[in-house]
Amino acid sequence: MNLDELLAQAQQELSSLSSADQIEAFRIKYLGSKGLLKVASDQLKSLPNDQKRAYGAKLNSVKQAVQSGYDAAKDRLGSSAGSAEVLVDITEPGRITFGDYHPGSLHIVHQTIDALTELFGRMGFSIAQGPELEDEFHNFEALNVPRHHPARDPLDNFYLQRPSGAAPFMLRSQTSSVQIRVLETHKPPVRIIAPGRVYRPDTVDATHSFMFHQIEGLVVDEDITMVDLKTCIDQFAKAFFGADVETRFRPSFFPFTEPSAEFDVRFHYADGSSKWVELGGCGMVDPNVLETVKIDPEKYTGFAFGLGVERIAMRKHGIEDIRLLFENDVRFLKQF
Ligand code: FA5
Repeated sequence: MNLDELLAQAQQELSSLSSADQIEAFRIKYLGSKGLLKVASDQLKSLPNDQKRAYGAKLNSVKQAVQSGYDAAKDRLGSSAGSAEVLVDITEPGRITFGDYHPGSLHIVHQTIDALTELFGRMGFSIAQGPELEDEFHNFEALNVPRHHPARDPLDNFYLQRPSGAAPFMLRSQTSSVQIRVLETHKPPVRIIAPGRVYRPDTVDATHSFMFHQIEGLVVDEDITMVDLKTCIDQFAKAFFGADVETRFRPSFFPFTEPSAEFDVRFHYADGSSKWVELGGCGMVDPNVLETVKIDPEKYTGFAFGLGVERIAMRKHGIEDIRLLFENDVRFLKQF
């Protein structure tokens, strides 16, 4: 078939195309890899040299005419025939196509609080909460810390003066304030933990921050003894850090517990060494505290403890500096 005939035939067929299937059939017949235009191209080789130039030029213009006729027919029918790759299946799940993509996750402190509350939940504790903006009654007075006690020094606390001259509020310095809030509204038996933020103007260093998290624990019921407290702390430590850790109590002082202790956990390392690490304070609820919230200390006893969440997260994951937890460096955070 000569090129003029080929073009005339193609144009005639183009004018009668009326479906995507027909357009695709046209593409294969004329433009496909074994189509008529390919055959016409192959003929070029067998032509005498003096005819090649004219034939090539003619071939190109025929090819362009057929291609643009085909494109126009496709547009006319709004069809995507012949280019399956542009078909879009809108039911396909999305695909991430951009480079440095990291799904978010909970902050390591949050993950630690979740793990601890889940663990204490299994030990029968429910969750209580109190305000971060507290009054002195709940943060100190009701916890047996009287007005001129050194712990109330303005240099050791964040007080917020009120314009009216009324007693100042403060950012709570310990979650022990939630003990009072719970005992004011709940009669024993009480078995709660209270996770939350606390604030102290401590000098920031590798183990101290001015804002950190504690988890308070409080159990008040008949016949609660120090044995219950020790068992609770030991079980928590073994469940959280592993069965091989040991716990110990060291005598200490807190105004709202008597007797009071600090508790340490001993970690064993692969090289055979071990280290005792302080994790929190605890003790038997002082009878004065129970009286303040109108619970009979002759009938009820209780224990309380307070854990530092950052210190626990650091111990669990081998983090040496508390400041890493608050710098929000994604390279650090995305490891957890
Ligand atoms: C208390 O805050 C008591 N309320 C704990 C308590 C509760 C005792 C119930 C008895 C009964 P202490 O000030 O030691 O205790 O703080 C408890 C824990 O918080 C510490 O063991 C430590 O893990 C953590 N902690 C204290 N100060 C900081 C700080 N600046 N930054 C980070 N963690 C801290």
